[in-house]
Amino acid sequence: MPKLSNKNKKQAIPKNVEMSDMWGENAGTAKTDEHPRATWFRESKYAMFIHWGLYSQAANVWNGKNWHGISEWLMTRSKIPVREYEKLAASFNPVDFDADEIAKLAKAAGMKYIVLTSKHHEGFAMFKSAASKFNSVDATPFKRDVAGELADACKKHGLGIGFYYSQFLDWHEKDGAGNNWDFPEQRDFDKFFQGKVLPQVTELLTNYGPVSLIWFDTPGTIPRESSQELYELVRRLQPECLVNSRIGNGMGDYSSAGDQEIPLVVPEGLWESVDTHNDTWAYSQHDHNWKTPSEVITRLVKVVSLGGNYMLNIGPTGKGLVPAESANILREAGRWIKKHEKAIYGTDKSPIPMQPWGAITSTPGKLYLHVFQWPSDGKIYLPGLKLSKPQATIMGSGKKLKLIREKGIITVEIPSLPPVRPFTVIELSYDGKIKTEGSVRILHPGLDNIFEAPFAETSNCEKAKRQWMEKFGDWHHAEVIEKITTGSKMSWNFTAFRNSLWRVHLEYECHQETDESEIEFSIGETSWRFPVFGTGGGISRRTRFRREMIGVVEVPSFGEYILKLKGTDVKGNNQLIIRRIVLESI
Ligand code: JFZ
Repeated sequence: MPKLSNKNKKQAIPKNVEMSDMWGENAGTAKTDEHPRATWFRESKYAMFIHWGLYSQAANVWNGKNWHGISEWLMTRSKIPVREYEKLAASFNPVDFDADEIAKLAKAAGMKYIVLTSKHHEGFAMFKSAASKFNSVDATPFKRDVAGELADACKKHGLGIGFYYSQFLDWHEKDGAGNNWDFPEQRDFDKFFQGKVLPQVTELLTNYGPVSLIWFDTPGTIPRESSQELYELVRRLQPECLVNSRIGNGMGDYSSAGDQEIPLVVPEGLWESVDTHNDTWAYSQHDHNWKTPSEVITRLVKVVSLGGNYMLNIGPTGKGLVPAESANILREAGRWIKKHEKAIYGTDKSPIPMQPWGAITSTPGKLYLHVFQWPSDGKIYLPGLKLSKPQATIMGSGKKLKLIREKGIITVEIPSLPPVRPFTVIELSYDGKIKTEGSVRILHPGLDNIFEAPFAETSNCEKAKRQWMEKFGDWHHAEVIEKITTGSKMSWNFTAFRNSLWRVHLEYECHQETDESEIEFSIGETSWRFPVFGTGGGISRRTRFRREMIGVVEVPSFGEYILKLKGTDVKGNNQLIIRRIVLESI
């Protein structure tokens, strides 16, 4: 094992690391394509995340109390003493664990690599480690190296293998961060970092063959030089191993978006979105809130249309079994993905933003139109694009579709019902290069048309991101407009094809002090004022958006329009947050 440099003493980590430090904005910054494995990452698109550890045995129950939310945090939430928690290791014997079956499930799902929690915040290593006997080989009756078995299975099935590693939080160690119920005193983080983190990351990158990526997590207040030392260690041991942005301090080869976050605007460089399959990463016996096959497909395609990778999680039980509901959904989604693989793998992001009918992925000379909402008026509009000799077919059947250019906008004429379930993909080929011009937002009759915050022009108010937990650790994200006061303005340009009637919905959060504030809505010559009401909540960490019908508006004819909102009488101070406007076709 290479001698680990004994850097000069680093500052001690505060004993109480605040939640905001732990789950603050992850450190991701834009990454370039320079990394030797950037192309592999970019082309992979879809991956399996596995959260599996001692916490999986507890399944979110401790001493007869049920916990809800992310179950891998049970030790902290229940303040379980280390000596008590270690007993889980003595009973860890997942006889149903079969790495080959999990690799086969990932392949059937259409996933190209697997990332396993090799050591989560609980401090237990799912691999043989000389640095800590608290591991699946030395501390359990199971006596097997889970990481090694999974790495072998991935190699056998042509999948990449990556390891999640919690480099800052470690509730088993007195000098690791996060456990202030057993270890209230000041900790010597560098002793933990040099004595456990660096040696274990070295073991992961030495003992299991080529590792596609190391997925560091929750960097908290890790010293900059520790992130640097860790990054240099990975690059020294396996120069082709990718490192994610949660290594901390703005480092890493690609960005991990916030948990369960699907951004609305294309992030820069290499990036991924990570998602739970229900509302917890690790197995919880209470949580059956699975994302359905069509939801999995929609989230994958949306991320791919923005140029990212989608890593979807499974949480095996304490016995090592993947919950049947989860496995069946992954397989069903995988069957659709398999039929549409050339519209997913190796594609690039869309040349225009998400459309009311769905999302676009692209390869040179082709656009793939993933239709999530099948328009009832028999047309798909492609605004803002100029294509040479475009031709459209239904992916799969090859059935040709008629293309017309209506008022300068490419329009695909589609059958009355979608030929493929849950989603039909239209393959549009064209000569030469795409030219983008004009409005990229067409009011699409027959569909809900959503005007999201990031695409607004604003004055005297600001765009922002909000993230909050529903259940513990069950993160939700919203892109909003905030700091709205009297006089604030926000607007969205759009093109309308013809005369149409719309019900207008506003989605907003309004605190009690701002109750009965007044906003003005306008499109063209039509405008009116309406009140907004307190949306309650009051629990600081939960953001509750209300969707309220604020009126019906007629868009008179073909033309360019501006949808405007203006604060006309806004009470309170930064207590009104607007998320989006929805025009519902009537
Ligand atoms: C972290 C872990 O604490 C959690 O247990 C799970 O492993 C998840 C994948 O990662 O949780 C986070 C970390 C960062 C954010 C949210 C949850 N974030 O930046 O929004």
